[in-house]
Amino acid sequence: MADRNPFLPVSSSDGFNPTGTQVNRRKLIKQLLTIFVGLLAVGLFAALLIGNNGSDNAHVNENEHGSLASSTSKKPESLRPVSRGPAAGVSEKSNRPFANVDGNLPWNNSMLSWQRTAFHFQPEKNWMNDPNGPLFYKGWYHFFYQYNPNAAVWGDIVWGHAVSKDLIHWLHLPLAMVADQWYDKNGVWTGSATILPDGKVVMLYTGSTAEAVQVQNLAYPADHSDPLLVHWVKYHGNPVLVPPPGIDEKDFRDPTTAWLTSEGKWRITIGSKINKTGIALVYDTKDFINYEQLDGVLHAVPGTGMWECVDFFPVSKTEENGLDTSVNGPGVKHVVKVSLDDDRHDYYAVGTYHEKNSTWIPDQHEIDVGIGIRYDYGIYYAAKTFYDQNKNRRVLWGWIGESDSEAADKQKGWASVQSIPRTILFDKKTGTHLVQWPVEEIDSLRLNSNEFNQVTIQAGSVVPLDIGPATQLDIIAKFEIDKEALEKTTGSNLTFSCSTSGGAAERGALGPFGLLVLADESLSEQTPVYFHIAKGSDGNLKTFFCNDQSRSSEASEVNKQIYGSIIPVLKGENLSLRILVDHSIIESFAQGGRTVITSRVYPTKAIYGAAKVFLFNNATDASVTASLKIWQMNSAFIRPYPNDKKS
Ligand code: DQQ
Repeated sequence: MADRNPFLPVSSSDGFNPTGTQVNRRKLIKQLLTIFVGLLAVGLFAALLIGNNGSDNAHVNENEHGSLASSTSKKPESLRPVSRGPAAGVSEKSNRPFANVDGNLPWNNSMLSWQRTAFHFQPEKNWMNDPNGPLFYKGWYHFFYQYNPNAAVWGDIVWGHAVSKDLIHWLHLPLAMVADQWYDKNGVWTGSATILPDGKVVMLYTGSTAEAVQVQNLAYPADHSDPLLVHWVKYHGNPVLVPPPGIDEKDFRDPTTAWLTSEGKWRITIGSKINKTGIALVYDTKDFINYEQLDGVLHAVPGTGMWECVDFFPVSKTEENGLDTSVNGPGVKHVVKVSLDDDRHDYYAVGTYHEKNSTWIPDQHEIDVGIGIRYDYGIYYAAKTFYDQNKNRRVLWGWIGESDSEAADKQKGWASVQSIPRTILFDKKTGTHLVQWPVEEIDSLRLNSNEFNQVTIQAGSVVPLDIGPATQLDIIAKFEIDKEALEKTTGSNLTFSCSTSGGAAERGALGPFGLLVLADESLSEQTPVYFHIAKGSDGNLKTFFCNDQSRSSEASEVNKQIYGSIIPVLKGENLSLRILVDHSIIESFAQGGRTVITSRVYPTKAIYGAAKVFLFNNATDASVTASLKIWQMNSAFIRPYPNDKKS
């Protein structure tokens, strides 16, 4: 007979007792009710906390220099959802507002499969974060990355490894380093490669010890004659550096690529903080085993918190090529980049490196690193450059996380992609910015194209672009706003900022205008990538470059922020855009890459054949003329290295 009382114990120690059973049953039901009511209350409370339709609670405002300063309305730490990372001694590792959301997800398999990218680097499954130790060696580009082999969430971190001939098509290799020593038991964390003058490679990385202390370790290839660098050896005397006095054991991580001093020593910097001041500690070494900590710091900025993944590299003021990390001298500026643990954005500044006292001074203090310009005004973190001696260029990698819920990531079985590698150069025109541009190799994926010349977009209109499939695209566009309207318009809103505006739906005299990508026919889902021009009462123009995710998906548990920044547009420059659309990622570059915005979007309708592209102009006073070329993009080959070929 079927058990009619499935909640009751099958037997009790005091034998069969109908009365007792009834009492127990009532008790149990009462307990269950209490638990249920409790859960409901917690759920409602959590819903209230999460609220705000996915905004991340950090309201951001563009300042004069195109930077975003975080401010206001942060919920007390104790009231926010718990997430992994901080407890392990490292930053937040999920899309926080939805970290613990498990609700009714709208996703079905076909939607989730569509989200996987076609020409961005990602492992076959599971979680990935920071780029590690990129380098070019014996004909191969090597890419290592923070990887969880066990789940689609952060944890159990080891080094994934892949190789490529062209930075586009990748072959997955076995894990390069796993957490098999006491000094990296809690994780093989971020690190950087240095190529020595004899061509050999050394790798410095952070290990989180069994006690979660952050230490620096040395590793090197087991066989330098293997171009694939499949096997790695950890130095038997690791760790080579432990947190120095005055530095918290959980605030000492992510060693940079080393550069040579004029004395012939190697110098590295490591991110840390003292109270709320972000700092970059400096060490000299001759052999990567013994280190001397130098007095002071390379640089410090009060109020910026822990500096993760510091990057330090030279750029040429005059030439169009990249520089090896050790290059210094006339015509060279130095860039410091930090990843701010507190707001999870990458900031850089251009300045001067003083080798003698091992310091770096920003050119403009008001746009110092961490309070000024960002690499990317969307979702982009823990970036790292390397000097590509093959093509004489500096290449930037950046981690692009998910902005959906962790529950959805688990359901799809993977999380995160890497940006298309970007060449990075000093922006000679502004003198303050860098320009980032997808590596030229990406052009090899271009298939057939459509051109649209001098399309007039009247104020308040949308123009469909008939291009066929629209989920893998490379778009180049130029816009010209009606000159007469530009001159006639008087003093529009100069307090404009992308993130606090009403997005692409909010009309101004001179904008917004641009493209709607990943949009369905009815425009119920769309991601506008656009410019907005504001004119002050003094007649001065300010241009903003934004990306509006508020209608990117009908699903509610995804980030719907409006990203963006003010962007310098210099005399004689057209407004120009390049957009790479690759399923759930949109990388957009304005003014030749002076300002970049990356979005992860998760449409439910504008997918597969239903995804379309439109031009739009939501200005009230000006028409806009657009010229575009749109290529369909092929998929990259990203697959395991054929087993028989691995050594
Ligand atoms: N990710 C690594 C750390 C680094 C952080 C751990 C930045 O080394 O500080 O996965 O995302």
